[in-house]
Amino acid sequence: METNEIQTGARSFIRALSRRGVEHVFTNAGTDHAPIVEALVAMRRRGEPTPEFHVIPHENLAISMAQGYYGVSGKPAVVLLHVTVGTANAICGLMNARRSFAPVVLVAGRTPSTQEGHVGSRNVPIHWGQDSFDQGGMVREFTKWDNELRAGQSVDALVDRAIAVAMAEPRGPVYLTLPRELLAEADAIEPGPVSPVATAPQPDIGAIERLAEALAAARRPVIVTSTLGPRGGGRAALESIASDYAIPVIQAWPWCVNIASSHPMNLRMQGAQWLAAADVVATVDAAVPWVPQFVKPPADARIFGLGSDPTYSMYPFRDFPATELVSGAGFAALVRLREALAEQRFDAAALEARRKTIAELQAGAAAERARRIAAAKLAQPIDAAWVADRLNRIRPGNGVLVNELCLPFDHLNLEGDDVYFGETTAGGLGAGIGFGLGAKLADRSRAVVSAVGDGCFMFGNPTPALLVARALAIPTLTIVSNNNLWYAVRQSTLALYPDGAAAGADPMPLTSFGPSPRYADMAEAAGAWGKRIENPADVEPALREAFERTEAGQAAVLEVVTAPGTR
Ligand SMILES: Cc1ncc(C[n+]2csc(CCOP(=O)(O)OP(=O)(O)O)c2C)c(N)n1
Ligand SMILES: [Mg+2]
Repeated sequence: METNEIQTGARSFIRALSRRGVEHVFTNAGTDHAPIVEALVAMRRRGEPTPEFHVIPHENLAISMAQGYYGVSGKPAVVLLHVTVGTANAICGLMNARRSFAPVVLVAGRTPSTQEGHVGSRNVPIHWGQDSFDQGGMVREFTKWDNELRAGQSVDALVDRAIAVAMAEPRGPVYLTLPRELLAEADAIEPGPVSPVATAPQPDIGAIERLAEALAAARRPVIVTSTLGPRGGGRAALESIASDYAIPVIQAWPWCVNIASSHPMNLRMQGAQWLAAADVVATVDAAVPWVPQFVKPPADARIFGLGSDPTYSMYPFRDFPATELVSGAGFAALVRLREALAEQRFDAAALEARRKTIAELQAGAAAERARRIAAAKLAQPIDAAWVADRLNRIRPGNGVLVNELCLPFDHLNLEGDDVYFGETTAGGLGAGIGFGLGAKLADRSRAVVSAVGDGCFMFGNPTPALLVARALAIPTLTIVSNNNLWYAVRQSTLALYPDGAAAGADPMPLTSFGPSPRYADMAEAAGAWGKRIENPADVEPALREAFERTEAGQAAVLEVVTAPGTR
């Protein structure tokens, strides 16, 4: 019989993805995928729907793109990897996905287990060497769930379960392995029902009422968040609570846009002073709400920890005090809190006084920013704050901005429907360019900027990324902050040993690169537009030119020679 005619496990797998609305599969293929390649062509010949399987020539890029795609589309993202080795290359991105609650569905082949007797049996030496005792064990610490397809099981049901688990709160990555023999074998099992996305867990209303009471009686309340974002109306609820009751918001290492930059209660990242004297603190979706050795709320502050898992059980050690821990999705908690606050009585005069105090704090912070920008205008090497400032002026609205060790967050304007990707607490560098490309694939109408450090650029698989940008027609602008250094490593050494031996060493070991390549020229070699600038006066015209190129369909790389420590 023609393979066209056989319903193989591979065909059932592809059909299962299609039936669940999966549009894109970020693929880095291997010998384990032969039945999938065969099935794809057979299905297309027969006119059966299939997702688009994209060739992504590095797994780290593939998983980062998947996460970027989810960040904009809200849909589960599927990554197809080659057995153990392909999985190994994706683990850094998997750690990011886990810590930032991205429902990435990783699927890897499983090297054949039989030497003979099946279409899929071992036929090259790697099929022995790529076997492992526990393939899922490679990723188990950073997934919510992992499993392997067994003979006689429904592929459809397993894919359904993988997606359902990934999308349930708190969301996170899952790992599914598919043995080659089973992909190649006939699969007569009829596909089953498609599971809905599980509803978000709701918080205990009594606890939310106690928080509302505490906020109504507070003198210096504050809300701290990192990963809330707009999903489920969370950001909208936060913005209205903050406005209506003059409650300032601190974004601790923000991962997404939790509150508009221009919101009068957005303390940006300057909230330390407020937090240190707060009397009621609500942390919402904030794994690391502050770093205790630098700042913490007073010992007698009432602290409410809110989130799907307010204990953050995936973190081995974490010791933040709490008066109450309230389980329930952060967005659901804030929607309920808004309702509960409406039932409270606030002292109008006290609210006005607080509003005024915060406005003064904000004015001081704005003046500080303006002073820096005035100096940055002429500074050479270029101050990254100047790049942020010009980007704010030029960047089209409702865009996507990825910031991986490049731009100072406090200087960014994130408004409206802007999507922001910050750093995850996993800190797996090299995701920024991929986040941007995946975001662009999810919504080509958005202008996408990936702003990355030079170290991050190299971690981010720039060659595959530029290839993919062209091949998939997803032109993004990558800004490379070239300080020819791992500044972060230098800074951490100085923080521990300000007067130590290393402080005086030039170059400081393990921090500087030596002669850096011309990143812009590398981009040109890959068919992208590239430009390198050293003069602050060139930032704005170069950004304009770069956006013209991306709008015309060409990827752009703008290399900016920056002063260390200005991000
Ligand atoms: C995958 C990975 N490898 C190494 C590190 C350690 N690390 C943290 S910051 C940093 C330097 C990043 O350099 P760059 O992007 O140039 O930013 P800069 O610090 O110069 O501003 C390194 C190597 C990491 N976080 N992730
Ligand atoms: Mg650097």
